Amino acid sequence: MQKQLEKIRKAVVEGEDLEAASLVEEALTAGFPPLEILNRGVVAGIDETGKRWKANEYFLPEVILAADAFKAAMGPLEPKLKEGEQGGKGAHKLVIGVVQGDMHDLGISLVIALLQSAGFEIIDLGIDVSLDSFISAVKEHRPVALGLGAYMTTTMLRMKEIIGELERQGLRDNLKVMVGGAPTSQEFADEIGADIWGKDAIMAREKALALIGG
Ligand code: B12
Repeated sequence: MQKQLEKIRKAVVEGEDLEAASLVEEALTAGFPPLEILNRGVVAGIDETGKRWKANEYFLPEVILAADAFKAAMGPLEPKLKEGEQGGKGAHKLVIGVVQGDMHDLGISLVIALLQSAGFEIIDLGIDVSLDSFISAVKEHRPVALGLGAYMTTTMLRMKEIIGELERQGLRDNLKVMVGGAPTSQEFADEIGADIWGKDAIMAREKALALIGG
């Protein structure tokens, strides 16, 4: 199994999208657990890419290729991660999006897949979402929680503005705010008045479930 996961990791790092997707399919057919494939193959690949970028071994074009391979690998994996999805009537709604100015969407796509697998009904606002769009979505959908993703030190402060605006408009009382993304931390979440911080998608799912008593 280790060998196959290593091949997946390598295909992501090298930006081989078709290969990454077919290796994931093979691993699923062989009965490997989807979460193992995700963490030790696909996510390990993009983590390695980030390290190479930081060390100036990789430049933007290579990172874009690796991100495409990540997405391709998620193709066969996502339906498996979502299995067990309850959906339908009594599902708890969760509005989620990436803050304005931020286009990173790999992390949030994992969080969404795992929250869906836990039975949440996700209203996905996508990337580069303005403060106004978050506020109107909360007014329209009345979710149990709002999830905010930010992946750069330059965009993470948007989260504080959104929480402030929710408070000003009296929308904060019955709404929990979850935040996440690589530059965020528990301290940061406390500082901006968020209720939940998720280090990764698994922690995001656990904490969201605890919220609704699941
Ligand atoms: C892939 C990548 C890209 C890809 C994005 C492709 C895509 N479709 O998303 C591309 C190449 C397009 C890109 C572009 C840029 N990037 Co970039 N990128 C990365 C990289 C290497 C990986 C990010 C990633 O996807 N990680 C994998 C996922 C799975 O992890 P994650 O995002 O952390 O998500 C997990 C948790 O954080 C958590 N989580 C995530 N969201 C949420 C939400 C909630 C609610 C919760 C509870 C939890 C949670 O769960 C997730 C899964 O476990 C990082 C380096 C890094 N180490 O983060 C740089 C990085 C984020 N990028 C950076 C930069 C500078 C840029 C650019 C400005 C580069 C440029 N000069 O153009 C642009 C910005 C574009 C923009 N405006 O957003 C910097 C940011 C520096 C900073 N200021 O903080 C980083 C840190 C690289 C670096 N070391 O310099 N990038």
